[in-house]
Amino acid sequence: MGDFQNKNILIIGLGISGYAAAVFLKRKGAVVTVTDMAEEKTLEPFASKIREMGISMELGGHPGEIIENSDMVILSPGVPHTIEPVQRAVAMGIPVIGEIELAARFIKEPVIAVTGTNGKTTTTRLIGEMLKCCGYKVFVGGNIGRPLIEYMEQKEKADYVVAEVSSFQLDTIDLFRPRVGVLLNITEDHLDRYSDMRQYAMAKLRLFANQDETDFAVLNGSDPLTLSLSGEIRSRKQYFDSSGGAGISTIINHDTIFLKGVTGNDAGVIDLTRTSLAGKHNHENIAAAALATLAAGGDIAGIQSALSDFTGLSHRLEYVMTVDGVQYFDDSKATNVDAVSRALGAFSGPVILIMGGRDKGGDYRKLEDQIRKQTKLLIVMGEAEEKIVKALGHLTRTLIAESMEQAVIMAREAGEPEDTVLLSPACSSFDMFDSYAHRGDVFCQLVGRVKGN
Ligand code: UMA
Repeated sequence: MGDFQNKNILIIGLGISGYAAAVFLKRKGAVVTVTDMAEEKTLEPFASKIREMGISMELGGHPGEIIENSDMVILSPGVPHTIEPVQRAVAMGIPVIGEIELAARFIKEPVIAVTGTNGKTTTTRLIGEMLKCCGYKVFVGGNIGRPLIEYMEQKEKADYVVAEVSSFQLDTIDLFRPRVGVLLNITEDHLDRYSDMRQYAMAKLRLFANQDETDFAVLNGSDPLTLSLSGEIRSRKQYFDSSGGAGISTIINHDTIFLKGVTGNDAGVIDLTRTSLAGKHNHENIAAAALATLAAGGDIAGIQSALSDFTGLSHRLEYVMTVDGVQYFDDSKATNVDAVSRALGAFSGPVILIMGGRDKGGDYRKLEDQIRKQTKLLIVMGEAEEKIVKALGHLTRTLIAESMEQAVIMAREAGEPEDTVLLSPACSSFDMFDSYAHRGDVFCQLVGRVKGN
């Protein structure tokens, strides 16, 4: 299972996860080949480092025959399973796993894993901080931007490994078994990759596939799709929601979360007035993180202390600055429709909304109500422009921007005191930017520039 000595391993995709897997496997004595459809110059600094390590590379495409002689394929999460070498590997019976599965085969410490359409990063970070405040050593990684396999490279061992896992990563697990699995919510996303919502939801449910009754599942008690599919889960279920109904482990009120607890001896109350994380969705994230922390042996005092110190994340409904009475918020991480709805829900005054990017198959019409009632101007950009305008353009004044710069200028011109300018794209960034973070950084720089004018 974990013996890679002299094994021929093909890694597809030389991004963060492919690079980390290549370094690790080379050290384990594997004969590694890396392939990426991009040209070498766009893959720096990874390509140079891989070359220096004497690992062979096939760049600028994936030759079909590259799969011959491979004992295993490590597939990067962003690479579609429909490409030829993957199809060929599957047909030839060659195992295809992801970097999370690779890490799981080596990590001995208990793993707490978080998935869901929205709130994953906040909840993963929260669990990490809560466990630290409860006196545990933690490693936090996964989809959050730090490959899980990097844990194996560090000398100091953690008590818990906390992992954010995406549905793409769950598609390529086999034995991965978190001690505590957290599923926050399932709403429309990635429908450019999954055939329908059920297929996407089933990918998320894989988080619990290898668990047994000694493990924990932390679930959203008010998410209908989760509830309808959770019958298969064998581990101990802990539900969070606002109702406090039978079997519910937390009751989320306006400014408190009452925890019924996991063991029966750990009931308590979390004071939400001592956190900067606002909004119903954040309170759900906190409740989920608290349940996961309790399941791992943490206590209410540690949970509360972590919460009081926790500040929001970059590009997640992040306040940028106020220019002439208009507040600017960067929510570049909102890459699906539900995330935009949550962001709009955080404001009561008029919003100038900047949307668009690469379409992910979501239904923008779900924002109809909020666009009609709350959005005084909709600025649309990127590849999804036509689809967004068709779905929402008739509901409010709508402008098309050719660039982020133009979008910010349009927002600046339309903004009046008490308005909010919100970048919340509902799309991925890859049509115009390297990542959501890059998109958010550009937005913030441009806002800084208009302030100076
Ligand atoms: N590539 C190919 N062939 C293809 C398609 C892509 O070779 O057919 C290559 C690209 O040219 C590129 C490489 O694959 O060089 C990129 O691989 P990747 O997209 O899997 O990205 P990584 O850099 O390895 O980052 C991945 C996650 N990215 C995705 O799932 C898209 C990161 O999540 C994660 O932090 C990282 O592994 C470490 O675990 C990012 C993300 O956007 C934040 N996640 C999605 C989300 O949160 O919605 C799922």
